Amino acid sequence: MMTRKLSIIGMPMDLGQMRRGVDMGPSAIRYAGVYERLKPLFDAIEDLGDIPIGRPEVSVDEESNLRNLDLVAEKNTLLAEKVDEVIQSGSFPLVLGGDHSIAIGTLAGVAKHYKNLGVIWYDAHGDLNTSETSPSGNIHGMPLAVSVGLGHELLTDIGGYSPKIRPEHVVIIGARSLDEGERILIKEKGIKVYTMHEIDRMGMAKVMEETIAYLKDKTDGVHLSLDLDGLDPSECPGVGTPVMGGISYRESHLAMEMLEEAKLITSAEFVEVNPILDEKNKTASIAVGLMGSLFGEKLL
Ligand code: 4U7
Ligand code: MN
Ligand code: MN
Ligand code: MN
Repeated sequence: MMTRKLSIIGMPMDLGQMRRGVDMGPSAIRYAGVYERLKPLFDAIEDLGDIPIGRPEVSVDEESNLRNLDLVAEKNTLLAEKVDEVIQSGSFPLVLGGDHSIAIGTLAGVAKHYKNLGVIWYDAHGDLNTSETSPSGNIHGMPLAVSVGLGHELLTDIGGYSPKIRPEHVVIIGARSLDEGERILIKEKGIKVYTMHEIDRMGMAKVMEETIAYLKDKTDGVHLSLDLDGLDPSECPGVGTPVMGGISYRESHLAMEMLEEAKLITSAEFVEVNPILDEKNKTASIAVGLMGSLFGEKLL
């Protein structure tokens, strides 16, 4: 039997958007008991601590209109290196965010280990903006576009290669807020999207069956990028960009259990937990509960 190892990496970065506090996400998730909860599910587990972000001065790049472009690129390069190391050591990387711009670094570190990496993007948003289409200039609305090779070079070229993934290997689940440029891109690139409409119509079980079938044969690894705002804000209030009408806690548990059964996921990140906006660390606790299911916790 292969030994199963897990490495937790904290990425306390809030530079990809404007609401402070998401930099405390990794702490909140640790206080919610991530290590203790996942320890029994692995042969070995380590918490590698946080990628050093410091307290840099924030600014908008005048040419590109991207908020904190240089800093986001620099810090994500550090994350990519750490994730790369973890995979090289034979361990499963679990990244705790941080705003969703950190997916740029995670994927830069992961994708070099796979010929055809799949990605499940569990999110209320598409995160498919570029500096041309972004209504906000916030890089946390761009990481999926960056990873398919679209956006500022400083971001797409992290790790020294681009693109990281192919659009036909992406499945977005939970979308209910898409900008005009994102809609165009989804159609143009043929990205598979299960919006809330499909989740309501088909049920989460069918959505996950289809997602797993879609990715299974054409990928050699699948990264789960889970933005807690994919869930409904009544259950996950601790997020910076909440959108009503989201996925329930129960549906999300089922989704994680089905991914576990399928043995599909090879790396993961849980992002956008903002304890300042949360109620009694509820959102971080839900994140930890979902990780439990994803990694094989069983009731009986
Ligand atoms: B998140 C937005 F305009 N699309 O680009 C944007 F609605 O990582 C929101 O999914 C992005 O939380 C949300 O700023 C990014 C906006
Ligand atoms: Mn997101
Ligand atoms: Mn989102
Ligand atoms: Mn958000």
